[in-house]
Amino acid sequence: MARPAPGERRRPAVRRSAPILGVLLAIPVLLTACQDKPAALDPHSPEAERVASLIWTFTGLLGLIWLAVAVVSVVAVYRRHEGPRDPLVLAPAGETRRTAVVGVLVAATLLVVLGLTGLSYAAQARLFSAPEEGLVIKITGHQWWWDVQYEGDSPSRVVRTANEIHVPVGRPVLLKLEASDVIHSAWVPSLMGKIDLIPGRQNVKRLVVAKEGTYEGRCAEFCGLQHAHMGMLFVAQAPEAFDRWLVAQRAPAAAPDAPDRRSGHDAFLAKPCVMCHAVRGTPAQGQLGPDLTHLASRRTLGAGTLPMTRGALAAWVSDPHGVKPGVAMPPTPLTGPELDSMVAYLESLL
Ligand code: HEC
Ligand SMILES: [Cu+2]
Repeated sequence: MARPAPGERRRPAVRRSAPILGVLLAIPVLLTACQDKPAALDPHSPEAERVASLIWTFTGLLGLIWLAVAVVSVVAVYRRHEGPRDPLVLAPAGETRRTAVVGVLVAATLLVVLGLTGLSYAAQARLFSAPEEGLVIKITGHQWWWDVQYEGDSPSRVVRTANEIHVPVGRPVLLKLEASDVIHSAWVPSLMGKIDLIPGRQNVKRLVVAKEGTYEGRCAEFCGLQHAHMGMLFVAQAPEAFDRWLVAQRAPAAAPDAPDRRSGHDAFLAKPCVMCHAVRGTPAQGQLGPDLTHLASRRTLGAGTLPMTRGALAAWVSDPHGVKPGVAMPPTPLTGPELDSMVAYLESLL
């Protein structure tokens, strides 16, 4: 670099780097302005806590390193060299010092990388350690909904439902995850990290939910057109409330107790609905779609696409593709009264 002629002022490098520094400093300020905590940082199970503490350790340590590098860069930009210096002339003492500093920093980088790798490996090993016994729930991913089965000691005690997964607080739960068509991934940020559902393979995940509440989850692996409408809801209940729920779910569907429900029930059984849907206690035994035995006890429809209301049910049954384009449920032509009574029947499936 040419030495500035006497009287000429050197252009300060600082001015050019100022906008970059401004942006870098703005990032943390903007982040702290976020109102809602991302659910992954609001853990409610030991599994999610482990993931969250890993996130904080990584962010903290790497943030510190980032800060140190930023400070050194700023100092380097502002620092003036003392006296005239020809860059082609090497000062041996300075060179050895610099080599030592660079060497130490390279070693420190290696240590940090190895340390963090070890930490994440240890957390992973604990997350996937041999699962103990617990309540077994089999979840099968389909395009674009979740089939949920509570295993029982006999087939009549198996409970089948969809998209809404009830679990008892404080009791270990064993999730067995499979897929029927393509790869899906279950992610409930407050409860557990992502776990893949793979056709032809069973993945297992242990979970203990620490606090009552509802926790939203979704499919985290792009699986086709309605991937974004493949939500799941975990409902964590006190153990007694959960047991009551399980007993209620085990019961067959209530017989229709009013004329419109009765004609809805008859229409349902006469239409192609029965090829895909099961309503236990009736001849409907289809397996391709969600079990509807206790449909109306669920909070949402179509894997979180709509709330469970009368209007939403009517919209779904009359025009499933209008609600969830591409959905694996064909539209069934129904007359107005047929639709009305069928919705009345579905609504009674509590
Ligand atoms: C070819 C198979 C098929 C037929 C026939 C069919 N469905 Fe479906 N149905 C499905 C599938 C698959 C889903 C899940 C769709 C999704 O959420 O992506 C579904 C979802 C539903 C749901 C929402 C369930 C939930 O828990 O979210 C209702 C209610 C429903 N169907 C009612 C009916 C009725 C009533 C009929 C007859 C008029 C019918 N279905 C005919 C396959 C079918
Ligand atoms: Cu999916």
